[in-house]
Amino acid sequence: MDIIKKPSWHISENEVTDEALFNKRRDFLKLGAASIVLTTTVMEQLSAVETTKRDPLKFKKTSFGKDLNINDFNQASTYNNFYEFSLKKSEPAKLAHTLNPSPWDIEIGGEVEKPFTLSMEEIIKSYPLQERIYRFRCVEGWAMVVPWIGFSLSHIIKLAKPNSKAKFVKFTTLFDPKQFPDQAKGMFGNIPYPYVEGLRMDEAMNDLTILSVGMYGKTLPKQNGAPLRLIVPWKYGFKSIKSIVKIEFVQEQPINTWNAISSKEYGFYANVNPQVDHPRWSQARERKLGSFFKQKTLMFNGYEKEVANMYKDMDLRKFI
Ligand SMILES: Nc1nc2c(c(=O)[nH]1)N[C@H]1C(S)=C(S)[C@@H](COP(=O)(O)O)O[C@H]1N2
Ligand SMILES: [Mo]
Repeated sequence: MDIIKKPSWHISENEVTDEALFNKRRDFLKLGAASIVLTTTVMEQLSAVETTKRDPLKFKKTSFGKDLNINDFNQASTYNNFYEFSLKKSEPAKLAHTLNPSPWDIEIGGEVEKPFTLSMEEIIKSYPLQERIYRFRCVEGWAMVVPWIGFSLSHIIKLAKPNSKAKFVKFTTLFDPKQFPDQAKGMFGNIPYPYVEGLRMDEAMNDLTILSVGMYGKTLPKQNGAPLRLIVPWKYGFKSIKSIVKIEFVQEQPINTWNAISSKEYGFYANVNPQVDHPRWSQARERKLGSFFKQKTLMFNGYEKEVANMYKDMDLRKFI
């Protein structure tokens, strides 16, 4: 019997004071009419607040998202969901200095030929990095477009040689209360750490699914999940787990953190779907950071052509 009412951590974007938007508008006002003639790139540099030192990366541009309007670095790095630091969107950028992303090792195991460990140096050396400009849609109703840098997760899967029992891939964030203040305080009560996510094998093999090591030309800011995070652009943002230390191949569907917190509100699949509302708010529309008006949310976040086939026999109202 569930007599203790659990607090609902995720809240709709309508209910929050949008500090990123507020600051952006203030910057814009300060710049005045002159800003109208500035290119997006200049705007990005003007508003860039680098709260962590980032290293430049060598990468190839791709055609992914070349027609999308990119959000600026300041928006993507100061409006974050990273509960290990704080529930407040503006806090991870200020608190993330306690995270030390180097050295960093990733354990790869489970149903594989032989478990092994990869260091971040090895990863960056081994895989040709690409820039992928993707739409990103949080379950709360805000969205952005980010130029991620990374490589297809399928490279790691091929290297790991999963056996026939491997049906899912499970990802785990670092557990270290010294680096992640909320893991020590447990202030937010029933968030079970470490944060865990999972994908079905075909989703993990899809070319759109990347492990990201950077954004906006350089390594990831700590608040965005340095040094390595998952990006699954057709799913709600909570699937894109940050600061990964373990990748396991498993037989059973992993219990992902948000599903464990509230299974009626957050499923395993979490495919972006404007027709299936969250129990507490509509998912039909979204606010892109920096935009005043809302825009329509696209089926599978605009990646229907690439991913719809994987779900053709599933009732997407049931498999949320
Ligand atoms: N370990 C971990 N990963 C996480 C989260 C988190 O709290 N902890 N938040 C998720 C949610 S809800 C979203 S929307 C995205 C936010 O990524 P961003 O801050 O880079 O925009 O990260 C996801 N990955
Ligand atoms: Mo989110």
